Amino acid sequence: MLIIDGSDLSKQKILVTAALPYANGPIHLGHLSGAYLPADIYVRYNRLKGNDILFICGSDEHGAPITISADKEGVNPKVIIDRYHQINKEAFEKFGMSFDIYSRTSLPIHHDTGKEFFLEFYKRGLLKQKKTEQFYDLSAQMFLPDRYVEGTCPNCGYEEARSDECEKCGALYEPSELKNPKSKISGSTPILKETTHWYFPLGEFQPRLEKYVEEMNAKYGWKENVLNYCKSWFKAGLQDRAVTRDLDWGVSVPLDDATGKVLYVWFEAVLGYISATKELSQKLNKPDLWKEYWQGGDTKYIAFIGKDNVVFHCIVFPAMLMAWNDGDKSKYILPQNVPANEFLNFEGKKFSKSRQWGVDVDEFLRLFPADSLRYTLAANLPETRDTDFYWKEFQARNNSELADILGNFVNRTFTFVHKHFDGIVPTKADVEKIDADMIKLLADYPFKISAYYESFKLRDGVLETMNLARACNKYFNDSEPWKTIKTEREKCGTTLNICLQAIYTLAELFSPVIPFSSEKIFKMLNKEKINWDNSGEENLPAGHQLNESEILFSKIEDSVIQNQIDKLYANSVFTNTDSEAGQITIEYFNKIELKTAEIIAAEKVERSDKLVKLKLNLGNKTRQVVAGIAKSYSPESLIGKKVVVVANLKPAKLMGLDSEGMILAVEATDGKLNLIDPGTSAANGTRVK
Ligand code: B3M
Ligand code: ZN
Repeated sequence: MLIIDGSDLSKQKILVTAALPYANGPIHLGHLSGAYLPADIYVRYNRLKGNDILFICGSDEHGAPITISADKEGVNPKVIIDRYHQINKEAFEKFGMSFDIYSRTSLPIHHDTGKEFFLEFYKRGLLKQKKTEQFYDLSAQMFLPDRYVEGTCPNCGYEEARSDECEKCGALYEPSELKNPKSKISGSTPILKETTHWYFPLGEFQPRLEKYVEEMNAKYGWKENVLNYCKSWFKAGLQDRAVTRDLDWGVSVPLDDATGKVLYVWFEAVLGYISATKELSQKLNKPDLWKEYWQGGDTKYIAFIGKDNVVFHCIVFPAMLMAWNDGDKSKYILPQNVPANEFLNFEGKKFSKSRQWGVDVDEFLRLFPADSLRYTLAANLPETRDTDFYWKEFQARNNSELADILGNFVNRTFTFVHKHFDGIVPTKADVEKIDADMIKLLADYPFKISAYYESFKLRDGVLETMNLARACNKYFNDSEPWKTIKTEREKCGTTLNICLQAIYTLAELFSPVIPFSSEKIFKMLNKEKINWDNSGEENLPAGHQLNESEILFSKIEDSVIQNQIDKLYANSVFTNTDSEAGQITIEYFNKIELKTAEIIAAEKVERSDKLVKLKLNLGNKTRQVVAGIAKSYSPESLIGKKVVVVANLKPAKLMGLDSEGMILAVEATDGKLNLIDPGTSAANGTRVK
C-alpha cells in the first residue's frame, strides 16, 4: 500500500449492487446464497483491502408480484410492501448484510429517476409506440398483465400457462393464441382489447451488447454460466421490449396520454440501484456523491444477482445505460462483472412457498447463529451449479468445522496462554523450521485468499480459509506446547506467540464470512482489524495483554436438527403431480441405517402365528426385534443366520413386546418369506450401502 500524506493512492472506487428483492414475501436461504451472501463477502473483503466501496440494495416494490400478493389478501399493495420491506430489512440485518443503504423503489426519488430515464428516451424519439391486443377483465374493468391470465398452452396443452409464455414447455406466443383464457382476478373469460405501449428498441442494441459482453469477459473474466445465458439470448435475437404496462401500481408513465399506465417493473427496478445511491447521498448530506460512483469513469461496478436475473443485468440494463450515454448528459458506467449464481435447493427440492418447502431467514436466525448459516452457505455457494442446503450438512459444518477446527484452535490457544503466560503474548525466541514454515504460511495466506475473492471464487476462498485453521491445529499439535512448557519455556512461548499471530490472521481472513465471530476474536485479542494485506504479519507484540476468551461456536445437537427435518416433512405439501414424487436423494437414502446382524436367539411369540421374537448381535450391541416370519422359518432354524436390519427404525411395540428394528426379507411367489442374506464374511454391525 502506498500512503502519501495520509491519502491512499491505491484506493479503488467500487460500486456493488445486490438484486432488489420483491417486497411480497420473506426472503429465504436460496436468495441469500444466490446473491446476498456473495455480495457481502466481496464487499467486506474489499473494505478490508482499503477500497472505497458502496454497497447498494433495497426492496423492489412494484410489478405484478406485488399486486398479486395484495389481491390475494384483499389489501392495498402498500400494506404488502411496508410489511415485507420491514421484515426483509431486519432479516438482512440479523444475517449481517453490511449494505450502505437498503432503499425502496416506492420512494419519490426512485419514481423521479424512472421517469427521467423514460422521458430522456422518449424525447430523443428512441421509444416506439405500438398498438397491441391485450387481455381485459370486463368485470374488474382492467387490463390483465401476463401473470394475471391463465389458460391452456397452445403448444403442449399445459393448463396453467401464462398469457404469453408457457412455464412448462417454454413456448412463447401471442396472448390471442392462448386457449381457454381465465382472469385470475375474477375467474371470468377476459376479452382482447386494444391498448398502446412504448417499446425500447433492444434489438438495435444487439451488436453493441455483444461487443460489450465480449470485452468485459476478455478483460475481467465473466463466469461461464453468465456468458452462456447471454449467448443464448443473443442467439435467439433480441426484440423490442414494451417498457410500459396497464396497471395502477408503479411508476406512472410521465406522458399526458398515458393515464392508467405505469413503467414496466424491470425498466425501473434496475434504475433502483441508482436512485438508492441518490438516497444514500442525501442521507449523508452530500447530494452529488452518487455521481462520483455512477458517473465516475474509473469506478468498478459489480452487480450480484441470481441466474434468473441475468438478462436484465447483462442485457437490458446495459442497453438502457448505453442509450442514455448516447445523449448529451453525463455518462453512466456499465457493470464490469455480473457474477450471477445458480440456485440453492433445499433438502433436494426447489424452495417453494406454496408447498411450504424451505425456511425463512428470520425464522432460521431465531434458532441458530447467523455465522453458522453464513459459513454453511458460503462453503456451498451455487457458483457453478445448483447446490443444496441440508440440515445435516449445516450441523456438520457448524460442529465439525466451525467448532472443532476454528473454535477449538482459538480456544486451546487462549486457554493455554491464560494458564501459563497470564494472558500476555509471549516472546518469540529462536524459530525452528516448523515455526518458520508457519510464519511463511501466515504471511502468504491473505494473498492466496485474495486471488480467490478477486476472481469471484468465493466458495473456494472460504474453504481454503478453513484449511488455514486446520494447519494451525496441526502446528499446535506438532509443537506439543504441553510438553515444552515443562522443559523449554522459551520454545513454548514461541509456539504460542505464533499461534496468537495465526488467530489474528484467521480473525481477519474469516471476517468477511463470519463477521460476528470475527468481532469476538478481535475483542479477545484486544486488537482492531488492519489492512487485509498486512493481516498475515506479526501483528501482536510480545507483552500485549489479551482479554478473557469466550466460546465462539456451540455444537448443535442431533435432536435439534431432527426436529427441523421432522417439521419440514410434516408441514410440506407435495402432490402426486410433482415430478420428483416417489424419488429420493442419495442423502435421504443414507439416513436409513442398514446393518448386518446375526440372530443369536429366537422364540415364537405366544398367541401369534406370524411373529418371532429375535435377539440380534449387531457387533457392539444386541437388540430385540419382533419379526413377522414365523410362517416361513421355525425359531430353531433361525439361530446363527446372518440378516440385514434397519437399525435406526423408531422402536415399536408388537403384541406388547419391544421391537427395535426391522429385518429385511423378500416375499417369494408362493408367499414364503426369504431373509436377505448378507453372507458370512462381513462382521456383525457392518453398514449395508
Ligand atoms: N425483484 C426479481 C427477484 O426478486 C427482482 C430483482 C430486481 S433487481 C433490479 O428475483
Ligand atoms: Zn406449453
